[in-house]
Amino acid sequence: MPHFYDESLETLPLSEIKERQLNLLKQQFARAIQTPFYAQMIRNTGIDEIKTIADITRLPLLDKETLRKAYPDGLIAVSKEKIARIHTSSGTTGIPTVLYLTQNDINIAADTMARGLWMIGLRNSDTLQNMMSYGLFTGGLMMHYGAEKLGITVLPISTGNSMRQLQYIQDFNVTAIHATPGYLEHIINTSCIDQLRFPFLKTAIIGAEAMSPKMRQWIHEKIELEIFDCYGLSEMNGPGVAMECTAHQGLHIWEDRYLMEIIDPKTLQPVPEGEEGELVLTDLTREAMPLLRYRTHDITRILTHPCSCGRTHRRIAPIKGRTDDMFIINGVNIFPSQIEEAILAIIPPPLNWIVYIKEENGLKKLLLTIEVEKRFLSDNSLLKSLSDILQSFITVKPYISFVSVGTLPKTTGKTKHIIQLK
Ligand code: DLL
Repeated sequence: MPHFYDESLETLPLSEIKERQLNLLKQQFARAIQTPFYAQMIRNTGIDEIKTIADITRLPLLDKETLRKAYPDGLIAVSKEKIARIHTSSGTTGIPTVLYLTQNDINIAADTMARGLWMIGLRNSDTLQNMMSYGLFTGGLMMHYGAEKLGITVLPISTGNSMRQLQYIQDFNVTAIHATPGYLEHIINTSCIDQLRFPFLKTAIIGAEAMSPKMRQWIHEKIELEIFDCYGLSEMNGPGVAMECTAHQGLHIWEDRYLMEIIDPKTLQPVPEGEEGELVLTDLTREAMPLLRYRTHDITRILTHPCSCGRTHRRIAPIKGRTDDMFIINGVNIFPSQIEEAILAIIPPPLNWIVYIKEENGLKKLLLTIEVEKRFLSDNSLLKSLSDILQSFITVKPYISFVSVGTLPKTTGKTKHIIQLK
């Protein structure tokens, strides 16, 4: 069985990848300047040509705010008849960000997803239970199209109904599942079984939110399967932008489809290769809605050593967190993932927690609420150990309260851990 989906492309020397990227970038820039948004940008900045990849840094950085300003159609580069699909993603404000795709864009996104699924060993003999929500969210449909492209049997079950999810894995001899880590944790927890045994299930594709190493290990202990981290975002066509291979040493970004930059989120300048910063992506092929230099707000770094799988497309480290989820208390930058790591150091999964941030007289307080088993509800020594460990992880002591399991809201989509109180 071939190891690669497209060997010559996946093993292209970096210099040739760069050459391709430049050609695609020129093409993409020409496409972009057809849109009202970029036409205006040219008027403002005077940049009307791309000659080298480095020229991209002369273009402005875009983010969700830019997309909202261009809402609903300021970034469309094709005529209305060519638009085949619209996805939206809702954010914290009322205006959603919109993704427009032509049929060709959908085919390319499906092909990119298929490449990732092939890389992790899925073939047409597999059955994938897709537990991501279908509809405007890209996690359901985009994975679905990629899997179908490989001839994989897809069960488009979406989220919800945990007992049926478990039943179907059993009844349909499901070999692979696609879920958020939070939802998979919820399903495992619902089953109330110490170790779930599904003889056919071998693969879990986990994405759409961060998963701590401890949580990953816990999932693996509960259901013995191989876990693959899958990264993406609506603005870049959804899942499959980058994916872990069987070497499990970071996630390959498909560099013939996406151009990546890592910048310092404060200075907005590139960081030296290998250093941590914010991932900025350019879609190199999309016709309907070209996006150049889109700020993902995700923190990662490029892994510089070659991958043992033989693919030359560079890898990024698992996403550490989002710059906009990061909050600052007493001058200390804190990511939700650090809090989760600290809690998991002494409280075993499954875990449900929320930090409420309250501002009083100009001072911010952290109120951490964690669901624990009944026997720990008034365990003061556990509370004290947790407080100490949090102090060492994040240098701040939050006010901690333990509540019974089931008290905090649990979503089937992305988990919201940080809530700012007014
Ligand atoms: O979450 C697309 C997706 C669906 C990716 C299914 C993977 C699997 P959005 O709703 O636009 O799109 O959210 C994108 O989610 O910027 C990250 O902050 C976060 N995210 C996505 N994948 C991962 C991951 C989809 N593997 C935002 N690890 C991104 C950590 C992730 N965070």
